[in-house]
Amino acid sequence: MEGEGCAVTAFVHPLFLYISAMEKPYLALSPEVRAALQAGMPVVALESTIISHGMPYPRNVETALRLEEEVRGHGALPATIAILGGRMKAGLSEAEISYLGKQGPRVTKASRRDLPVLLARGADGATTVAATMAIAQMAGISVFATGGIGGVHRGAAQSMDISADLQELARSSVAVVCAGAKAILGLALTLEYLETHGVPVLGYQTDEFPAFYSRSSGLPVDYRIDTPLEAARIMQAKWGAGLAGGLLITNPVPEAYAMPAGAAETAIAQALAEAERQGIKGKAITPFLLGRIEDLTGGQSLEANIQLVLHNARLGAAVAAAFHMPE
Ligand code: PSU
Ligand code: MN
Repeated sequence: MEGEGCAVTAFVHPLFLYISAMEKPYLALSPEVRAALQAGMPVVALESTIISHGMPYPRNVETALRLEEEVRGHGALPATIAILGGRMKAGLSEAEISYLGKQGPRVTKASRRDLPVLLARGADGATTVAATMAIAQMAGISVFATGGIGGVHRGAAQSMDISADLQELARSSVAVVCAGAKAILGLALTLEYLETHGVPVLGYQTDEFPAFYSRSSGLPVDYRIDTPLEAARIMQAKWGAGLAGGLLITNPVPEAYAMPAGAAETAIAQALAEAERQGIKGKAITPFLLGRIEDLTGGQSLEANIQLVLHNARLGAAVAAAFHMPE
């Protein structure tokens, strides 16, 4: 098919040539993040939908700032990612993080498909796992820590609701540290989808895929790893061998903050039934379920959520540090 490629280049629009000649015009790295990446220092990406849609104000802002401190305290530089004024930003100021937290769900929840429209309009957006991974890859950041990823929704056979996070894991070469996925999703289906798309699922000091609020799901991970260095070696091998795409490093919620599986499941069942009754669909469903579960579990889930994200930020920093360590 190479001959056909030549024919195509003859018709490339001049605007495209102009844009590709410039240095990623829609991407804006903070000076600190830019310097760290240029120097080959470890950087950990953090998402912003978790700030706007994942937690209530002001705990969301407090948590986002604490996450940055945890990353710094464990040997890496944090780069919180969001769309602000039509630019993909990596490395936000405290004022920018507060702004996203105060806006909450009023700011657009931005997945990959939303990016071109927000950039063209000079708008703001809080990036999901999918969009954060895409931007991290453009910036050259290899590790990203978050709470939970999106996945295949229960009933996806009918609704076709599969988070774009999973496709992004298949395409962007970034390691994502998370506490698994919430049981609002079909966890077995989510693992099947990841397998189909060639995404390695690693369990950090666990043999089981963690279920966000609880440490176990009854489902095995593909491989257990016990140290950040093992994770770093697998990342180096994957990308070194030319196998593009992401990896999932799953880190169970600390024992002290795990919720009894039954308590979470009752709240999840009720939240799912309410969503169904109210006809909530598309990008609104995940934030709706997260919010309802939090109300129904009386704040216990929020505490677990905060603690597991902090835990993931520490592991993300350690993995990034190991990844950047000279041989
Ligand atoms: N799951 C959580 N907390 C979150 C999210 C998912 O436990 O905050 C957010 C993340 O930003 C994730 C997004 O990328 O929801 C997935 O949304 P959707 O299912 O619409 O793809
Ligand atoms: Mn969806």
